[in-house]
Amino acid sequence: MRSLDEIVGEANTLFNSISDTTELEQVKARYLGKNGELTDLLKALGKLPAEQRPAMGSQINQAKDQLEALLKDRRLFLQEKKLEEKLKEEALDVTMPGRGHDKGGLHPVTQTLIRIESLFHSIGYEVASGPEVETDFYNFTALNIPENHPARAMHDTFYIENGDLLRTHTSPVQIHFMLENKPPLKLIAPGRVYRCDSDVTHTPMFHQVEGLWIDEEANFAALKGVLTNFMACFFERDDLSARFRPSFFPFTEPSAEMDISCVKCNGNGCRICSHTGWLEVLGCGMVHPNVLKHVDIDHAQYVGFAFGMGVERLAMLRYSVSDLRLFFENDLRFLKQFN
Ligand code: 2NL
Repeated sequence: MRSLDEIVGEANTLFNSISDTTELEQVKARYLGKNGELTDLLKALGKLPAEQRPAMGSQINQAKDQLEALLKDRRLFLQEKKLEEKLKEEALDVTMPGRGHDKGGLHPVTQTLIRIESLFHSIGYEVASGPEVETDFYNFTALNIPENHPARAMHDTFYIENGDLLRTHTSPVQIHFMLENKPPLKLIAPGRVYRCDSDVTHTPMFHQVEGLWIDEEANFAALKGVLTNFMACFFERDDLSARFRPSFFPFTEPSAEMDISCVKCNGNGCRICSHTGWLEVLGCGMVHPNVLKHVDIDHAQYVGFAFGMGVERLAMLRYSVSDLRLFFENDLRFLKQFN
């Protein structure tokens, strides 16, 4: 029979060679389990002469206690090791730099609006705004647009249940302004406008800047001067040429459309200007007497000029953007180029 010291010594080496807690409990059974080596020895006590039993019993129990103590130490050691590894694995380095943030920027249409506003502001124009939901009077009637005019047709205007509508131009802002202020007046009205129209070159919402000057001596020559200077500043071209072609708007008389020499080819002809050398950039004219009547301005004393331009169109020309829809897709690869 092996000596108890031998058994304890062997168990100690065995326990210390085991790194897995479940395996450790299995090995424990080899000594202390139902059929364990020490258990068997205790069972065999009965076969010893009576006088040897107490001494032998206490020795076996001592060995049992020793084994329990060794197991306890090993368990503790393995638990601590496991915890240490877990802590090491899950450690967070709070001193590491955070994830970077992309810098945002103003949308190219917003940048263009700001540029237009600041150029007109610098020559004394007020910047006015108003509601995007309007009444028939402010959007049409006050602007001398007759009941049967095509601009009123359902396919152009977004109507709302009670007969109100989404403004189709920013002219209503100027109607409000003329009703609330006494002339002389000098203002621009930038903002969103809506038309029930959507294809490659039209979006249902776009931006417009309209301008108005009401004075005792506003005239077409002054209008041409203001608009030509504005375009030269906007496109940063000292040598920009302009021409005014007769046109028609219900709210101006006479009316004109303004062309500038192509900003891409300097008037030589290219794809951008359809090989004409000219770009159409805005509509304008002298405010129609019927419009002045609607806002109680005495046409015998006051005259006015007005103009309107599309912001997306000017942004496309200034930044060489070939597709209008890029402004509305919010693709960061596009937008980031304007930061
Ligand atoms: C265009 C043409 C234009 C106006 C807008 C206007 C406003 C009032 C009175 C008279 Cl309150 N006229 N606005 C005048 C001429 C042309 O816009 O092609 N816009 C994109």
